[in-house]
Amino acid sequence: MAKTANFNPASRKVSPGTLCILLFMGPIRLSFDAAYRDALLGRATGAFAPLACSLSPHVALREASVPFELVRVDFARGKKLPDGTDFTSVNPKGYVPALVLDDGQVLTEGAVMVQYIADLKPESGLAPSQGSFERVRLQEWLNFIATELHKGLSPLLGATANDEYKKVVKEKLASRLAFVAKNLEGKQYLLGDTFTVADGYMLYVLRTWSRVTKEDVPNGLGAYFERIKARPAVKAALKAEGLS
Ligand SMILES: N[C@@H](CCC(=O)N[C@@H](CS)C(=O)NCC(=O)O)C(=O)O
Repeated sequence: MAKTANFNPASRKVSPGTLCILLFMGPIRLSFDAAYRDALLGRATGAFAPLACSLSPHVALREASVPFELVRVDFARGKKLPDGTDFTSVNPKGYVPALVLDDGQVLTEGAVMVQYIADLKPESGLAPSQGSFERVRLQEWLNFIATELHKGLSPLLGATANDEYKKVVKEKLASRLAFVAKNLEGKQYLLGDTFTVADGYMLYVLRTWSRVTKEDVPNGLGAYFERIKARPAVKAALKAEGLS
Protein backbone atom coordinates (compact mmCIF):
# COMPACT_ATOMS: atom_id res chain seq x y z
CA MET A 1 0.00 0.00 0.00
CA ALA A 2 2.73 2.43 0.97
CA LYS A 3 4.44 1.73 -2.31
CA THR A 4 1.36 2.79 -4.23
CA ALA A 5 0.75 5.86 -2.07
CA ASN A 6 4.27 7.11 -2.70
CA PHE A 7 4.25 6.26 -6.36
CA ASN A 8 5.47 9.11 -8.53
CA PRO A 9 5.27 8.51 -12.29
CA ALA A 10 7.83 11.22 -12.98
CA SER A 11 10.42 9.16 -11.11
CA ARG A 12 9.86 6.24 -13.46
CA LYS A 13 12.84 5.84 -15.73
CA VAL A 14 11.80 6.20 -19.34
CA SER A 15 14.70 5.51 -21.60
CA PRO A 16 14.59 5.39 -25.40
CA GLY A 17 14.52 1.62 -25.27
CA THR A 18 11.53 1.51 -22.97
CA LEU A 19 8.70 -0.50 -24.36
CA CYS A 20 5.22 0.74 -23.69
CA ILE A 21 2.53 -1.00 -25.64
CA LEU A 22 -0.64 0.83 -26.41
CA LEU A 23 -3.35 -1.51 -27.49
CA PHE A 24 -5.97 -0.04 -29.71
CA MET A 25 -8.98 -1.16 -31.58
CA GLY A 26 -9.44 0.20 -35.00
CA PRO A 27 -7.57 0.94 -38.11
CA ILE A 28 -6.14 -1.85 -40.10
CA ARG A 29 -2.98 0.02 -40.92
CA LEU A 30 -0.11 0.45 -38.58
CA SER A 31 2.87 2.57 -39.38
CA PHE A 32 5.41 0.84 -37.20
CA ASP A 33 5.60 -2.31 -39.29
CA ALA A 34 4.87 -2.00 -42.98
CA ALA A 35 4.99 -5.75 -43.60
CA TYR A 36 2.45 -6.35 -40.90
CA ARG A 37 0.34 -3.49 -42.22
CA ASP A 38 0.31 -4.97 -45.69
CA ALA A 39 -0.56 -8.40 -44.36
CA LEU A 40 -3.44 -6.92 -42.45
CA LEU A 41 -4.70 -5.05 -45.46
CA GLY A 42 -4.58 -8.26 -47.43
CA ARG A 43 -6.64 -10.12 -44.88
CA ALA A 44 -9.05 -7.43 -43.91
CA THR A 45 -9.89 -5.38 -46.94
CA GLY A 46 -12.85 -3.17 -46.23
CA ALA A 47 -13.13 -4.35 -42.66
CA PHE A 48 -12.40 -0.99 -41.23
CA ALA A 49 -13.02 -0.86 -37.50
CA PRO A 50 -14.15 2.49 -36.18
CA LEU A 51 -11.82 4.96 -34.59
CA ALA A 52 -11.48 4.06 -30.93
CA CYS A 53 -10.91 6.12 -27.80
CA SER A 54 -7.38 4.71 -27.60
CA LEU A 55 -6.57 7.64 -29.88
CA SER A 56 -6.52 9.81 -26.75
CA PRO A 57 -3.63 8.06 -24.91
CA HIS A 58 -1.95 7.55 -28.28
CA VAL A 59 -1.89 11.33 -28.76
CA ALA A 60 -0.73 11.82 -25.16
CA LEU A 61 2.20 9.44 -25.69
CA ARG A 62 3.27 11.35 -28.80
CA GLU A 63 2.79 14.77 -27.21
CA ALA A 64 4.93 13.64 -24.27
CA SER A 65 7.53 11.96 -26.51
CA VAL A 66 7.31 8.75 -24.51
CA PRO A 67 8.57 5.71 -26.48
CA PHE A 68 5.83 3.21 -27.15
CA GLU A 69 4.65 0.54 -29.51
CA LEU A 70 1.16 0.28 -30.91
CA VAL A 71 -0.54 -3.08 -31.01
CA ARG A 72 -3.82 -3.51 -32.79
CA VAL A 73 -6.60 -5.50 -31.20
CA ASP A 74 -8.71 -7.21 -33.80
CA PHE A 75 -12.22 -7.02 -32.38
CA ALA A 76 -13.81 -8.47 -35.49
CA ARG A 77 -11.81 -11.66 -34.96
CA GLY A 78 -12.59 -12.23 -31.33
CA LYS A 79 -10.39 -9.61 -29.65
CA LYS A 80 -7.12 -11.08 -30.79
CA LEU A 81 -3.67 -9.54 -30.90
CA PRO A 82 -1.59 -9.92 -34.07
CA ASP A 83 0.21 -12.95 -32.61
CA GLY A 84 -3.10 -14.64 -31.83
CA THR A 85 -3.05 -13.84 -28.12
CA ASP A 86 -6.45 -13.32 -26.57
CA PHE A 87 -6.64 -9.62 -25.65
CA THR A 88 -8.64 -10.42 -22.51
CA SER A 89 -5.53 -12.10 -21.13
CA VAL A 90 -3.97 -8.61 -21.23
CA ASN A 91 -7.03 -6.60 -20.20
CA PRO A 92 -9.72 -8.80 -18.64
CA LYS A 93 -12.16 -5.92 -19.14
CA GLY A 94 -11.92 -6.67 -22.85
CA TYR A 95 -11.76 -3.11 -24.07
CA VAL A 96 -9.17 -0.68 -25.30
CA PRO A 97 -7.13 1.27 -24.41
CA ALA A 98 -4.70 -0.76 -22.31
CA LEU A 99 -1.20 0.38 -21.59
CA VAL A 100 1.39 -2.28 -20.82
CA LEU A 101 4.28 -0.73 -18.91
CA ASP A 102 7.86 -1.82 -19.11
CA ASP A 103 7.57 -3.57 -15.73
CA GLY A 104 4.62 -5.62 -16.99
CA GLN A 105 1.89 -3.70 -15.20
CA VAL A 106 -1.20 -3.02 -17.24
CA LEU A 107 -3.01 0.28 -16.93
CA THR A 108 -6.56 0.74 -18.20
CA GLU A 109 -9.18 3.54 -18.20
CA GLY A 110 -8.26 6.26 -20.64
CA ALA A 111 -8.96 9.23 -18.37
CA VAL A 112 -6.49 7.91 -15.79
CA MET A 113 -4.00 6.59 -18.33
CA VAL A 114 -3.51 9.99 -19.97
CA GLN A 115 -2.68 11.53 -16.60
CA TYR A 116 -0.13 8.83 -15.95
CA ILE A 117 1.44 9.57 -19.34
CA ALA A 118 1.44 13.32 -18.68
CA ASP A 119 3.13 12.77 -15.32
CA LEU A 120 5.91 10.77 -16.96
CA LYS A 121 6.92 14.04 -18.61
CA PRO A 122 5.77 16.93 -16.40
CA GLU A 123 7.70 19.36 -18.58
CA SER A 124 5.33 18.57 -21.45
CA GLY A 125 2.62 20.64 -19.73
CA LEU A 126 0.04 18.02 -20.67
CA ALA A 127 -1.38 18.14 -17.14
CA PRO A 128 -1.11 20.67 -14.31
CA SER A 129 1.00 19.41 -11.43
CA GLN A 130 -0.44 16.87 -9.04
CA GLY A 131 -1.89 18.47 -5.93
CA SER A 132 -2.77 21.75 -7.65
CA PHE A 133 -6.35 22.93 -8.03
CA GLU A 134 -5.80 23.14 -11.77
CA ARG A 135 -5.15 19.41 -11.73
CA VAL A 136 -8.56 18.89 -10.17
CA ARG A 137 -10.03 21.04 -12.97
CA LEU A 138 -8.33 18.78 -15.51
CA GLN A 139 -9.80 15.74 -13.77
CA GLU A 140 -13.20 17.39 -13.80
CA TRP A 141 -12.93 17.76 -17.59
CA LEU A 142 -11.60 14.24 -18.09
CA ASN A 143 -14.42 12.75 -16.07
CA PHE A 144 -16.97 14.86 -17.96
CA ILE A 145 -15.53 13.78 -21.30
CA ALA A 146 -15.41 10.10 -20.28
CA THR A 147 -18.89 9.87 -18.81
CA GLU A 148 -21.01 12.52 -20.54
CA LEU A 149 -19.42 12.62 -23.99
CA HIS A 150 -17.45 9.46 -24.72
CA LYS A 151 -19.96 7.08 -23.16
CA GLY A 152 -22.80 9.38 -24.18
CA LEU A 153 -21.89 8.64 -27.79
CA SER A 154 -22.12 4.86 -27.37
CA PRO A 155 -25.82 4.45 -28.30
CA LEU A 156 -25.14 6.24 -31.60
CA LEU A 157 -22.41 3.80 -32.57
CA GLY A 158 -24.36 0.57 -32.90
CA ALA A 159 -27.57 -0.67 -34.42
CA THR A 160 -29.13 -1.65 -31.09
CA ALA A 161 -30.70 1.68 -30.19
CA ASN A 162 -33.76 2.70 -32.20
CA ASP A 163 -33.97 6.01 -34.06
CA GLU A 164 -36.18 7.62 -31.43
CA TYR A 165 -33.68 6.91 -28.68
CA LYS A 166 -30.78 7.98 -30.88
CA LYS A 167 -32.49 11.32 -31.45
CA VAL A 168 -32.77 11.91 -27.69
CA VAL A 169 -29.15 10.87 -27.18
CA LYS A 170 -27.96 13.17 -29.94
CA GLU A 171 -29.85 16.15 -28.48
CA LYS A 172 -28.36 15.50 -25.07
CA LEU A 173 -24.89 15.28 -26.55
CA ALA A 174 -25.39 18.48 -28.51
CA SER A 175 -26.27 20.29 -25.28
CA ARG A 176 -23.16 18.89 -23.59
CA LEU A 177 -21.03 20.00 -26.53
CA ALA A 178 -22.61 23.46 -26.39
CA PHE A 179 -21.41 23.61 -22.78
CA VAL A 180 -17.88 22.78 -23.97
CA ALA A 181 -18.10 25.49 -26.66
CA LYS A 182 -19.23 28.06 -24.09
CA ASN A 183 -16.26 27.17 -21.88
CA LEU A 184 -13.88 27.60 -24.76
CA GLU A 185 -14.87 31.20 -25.39
CA GLY A 186 -11.71 33.31 -25.25
CA LYS A 187 -9.52 30.25 -24.79
CA GLN A 188 -7.41 28.11 -27.09
CA TYR A 189 -7.88 24.92 -25.10
CA LEU A 190 -10.07 23.65 -22.28
CA LEU A 191 -7.72 24.75 -19.51
CA GLY A 192 -6.53 27.97 -21.13
CA ASP A 193 -3.82 28.50 -23.70
CA THR A 194 -2.02 25.20 -23.10
CA PHE A 195 -2.98 21.92 -24.75
CA THR A 196 -3.64 19.23 -22.15
CA VAL A 197 -4.64 15.58 -22.24
CA ALA A 198 -8.28 16.70 -21.94
CA ASP A 199 -8.01 18.27 -25.40
CA GLY A 200 -6.52 15.04 -26.74
CA TYR A 201 -9.59 13.19 -25.41
CA MET A 202 -11.88 15.78 -27.03
CA LEU A 203 -10.28 14.93 -30.36
CA TYR A 204 -11.76 11.43 -30.11
CA VAL A 205 -15.17 12.80 -29.12
CA LEU A 206 -15.35 15.39 -31.91
CA ARG A 207 -14.15 12.96 -34.56
CA THR A 208 -16.66 10.36 -33.44
CA TRP A 209 -19.47 12.92 -33.33
CA SER A 210 -18.74 13.93 -36.94
CA ARG A 211 -18.46 10.34 -38.05
CA VAL A 212 -21.69 9.06 -36.54
CA THR A 213 -23.88 12.13 -37.12
CA LYS A 214 -22.29 12.92 -40.49
CA GLU A 215 -22.42 16.56 -39.41
CA ASP A 216 -19.76 19.13 -38.68
CA VAL A 217 -18.91 19.60 -35.04
CA PRO A 218 -21.42 21.92 -33.33
CA ASN A 219 -21.10 25.70 -33.37
CA GLY A 220 -18.18 27.15 -31.47
CA LEU A 221 -16.08 23.98 -31.69
CA GLY A 222 -14.86 24.11 -35.28
CA ALA A 223 -11.77 26.27 -34.73
CA TYR A 224 -10.91 24.29 -31.59
CA PHE A 225 -11.20 20.99 -33.48
CA GLU A 226 -8.98 22.31 -36.28
CA ARG A 227 -6.44 23.64 -33.75
CA ILE A 228 -6.12 20.19 -32.18
CA LYS A 229 -5.89 18.42 -35.54
CA ALA A 230 -3.11 20.79 -36.64
CA ARG A 231 -0.78 19.68 -33.85
CA PRO A 232 2.15 17.62 -35.16
CA ALA A 233 1.67 14.89 -32.54
CA VAL A 234 -2.00 14.59 -33.43
CA LYS A 235 -1.22 14.42 -37.13
CA ALA A 236 1.34 11.70 -36.44
CA ALA A 237 -1.10 9.70 -34.32
CA LEU A 238 -3.83 9.89 -36.96
CA LYS A 239 -1.36 8.86 -39.63
CA ALA A 240 -0.09 5.94 -37.56
CA GLU A 241 -3.67 4.72 -37.14
CA GLY A 242 -4.30 5.10 -40.87
CA LEU A 243 -6.80 7.90 -40.34
CA SER A 244 -5.27 10.91 -42.01
N1 LIG B 1 -14.06 2.76 -19.41
C1 LIG B 1 -13.18 2.64 -20.56
C2 LIG B 1 -14.04 2.45 -21.79
C3 LIG B 1 -13.17 2.26 -23.04
C4 LIG B 1 -14.05 1.98 -24.25
O1 LIG B 1 -15.25 2.34 -24.31
N2 LIG B 1 -13.44 1.32 -25.25
C5 LIG B 1 -14.17 0.94 -26.43
C6 LIG B 1 -13.56 1.60 -27.67
S1 LIG B 1 -13.80 3.37 -27.64
C7 LIG B 1 -14.03 -0.56 -26.60
O2 LIG B 1 -12.96 -1.11 -26.61
N3 LIG B 1 -15.18 -1.24 -26.75
C8 LIG B 1 -15.20 -2.65 -26.96
C9 LIG B 1 -15.92 -3.40 -25.89
O3 LIG B 1 -16.40 -2.77 -24.92
O4 LIG B 1 -16.02 -4.62 -26.00
C10 LIG B 1 -12.27 3.86 -20.69
O5 LIG B 1 -12.76 4.96 -20.40
O6 LIG B 1 -11.09 3.70 -21.07
